[in-house]
Amino acid sequence: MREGVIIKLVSGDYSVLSDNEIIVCKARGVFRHKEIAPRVGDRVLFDPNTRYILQVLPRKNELLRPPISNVDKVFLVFSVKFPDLNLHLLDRLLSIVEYKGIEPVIIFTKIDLLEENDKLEYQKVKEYYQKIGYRVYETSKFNEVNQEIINEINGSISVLAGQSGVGKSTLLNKIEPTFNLKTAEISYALGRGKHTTRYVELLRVAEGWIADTPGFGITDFEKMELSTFARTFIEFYYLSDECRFGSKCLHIHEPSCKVKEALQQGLILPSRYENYLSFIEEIKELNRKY
Ligand SMILES: Nc1nc2c(ncn2[C@@H]2O[C@H](COP(=O)(O)OP(=O)(O)OP(=O)(O)O)[C@@H](O)[C@H]2O)c(=O)[nH]1
Ligand SMILES: [Mg+2]
Ligand SMILES: [Zn+2]
Repeated sequence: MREGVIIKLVSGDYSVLSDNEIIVCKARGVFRHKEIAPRVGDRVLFDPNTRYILQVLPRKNELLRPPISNVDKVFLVFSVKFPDLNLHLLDRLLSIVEYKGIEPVIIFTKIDLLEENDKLEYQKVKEYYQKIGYRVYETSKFNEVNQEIINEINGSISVLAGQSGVGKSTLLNKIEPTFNLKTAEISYALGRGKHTTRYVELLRVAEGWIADTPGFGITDFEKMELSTFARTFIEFYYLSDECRFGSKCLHIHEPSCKVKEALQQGLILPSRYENYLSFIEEIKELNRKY
């Protein structure tokens, strides 16, 4: 028996990396009955002779869309233009990724398309996310990929997530032209892409692995306690130390709430708080349904 990591899945063929060798394996029927189909990112035990995967080792975490296990980092890729910067989606993905205990990293793309009028507003947004503790990188048509992005990929399993057309595949092709990933002109009428990427595979970058993801991915909240959700807004959680109700404060109508105080003082990005409120409603609705 040998141990390896699944780096690719194409119609029932699992490419398992083990000791610098890739062995294509099948999964036994038994996995189907147990409802744990092996996925990309799984550490597995396999028989190198029969080439059957025998066991999926415990997962650290799992994403459903894309179906990948043991993810260390999610790069949240957002274009500043075409499609327009969507902070509602950014806050949603940040929250979901925090909830899963995965490290988010933000990449703003298409900086070259930023218009003079929008620069100040963009700068404010970027600095806000940096201030609350996120690492933020930028890419532009005219620049090489920042070496720091490559350093981020090094030594981890990561995933690129973000709307169709924001430039995820373009970014990976710039890092490694031999990937030759398909990219598409975005539809200017719709201001969005066409879901060019359609499969799941971990690609080797530096000493790490990264998956290009088609379109959105990871967009749905799960049923959870509202106080659990509140903790996924990291700067609110940090401030909740000083709320009268502490970590039980949902920062909505509670008295002596430090988050609302900070909001009034202009220390919190208004869109961030609005998005927070709308997610609270969404999760309440989810909790009612099940
Ligand atoms: N101006 C400009 N265009 C860019 C930049 N990055 C990507 N693009 C263009 O944006 C379009 C979409 O890029 P893709 O890389 O296919 O987008 P994607 O995120 O992989 O899209 P899906 O695979 O559909 O999820 C292509 O026409 C790219 O050339 C950039 O920094 N500046
Ligand atoms: Mg793509
Ligand atoms: Zn509060």
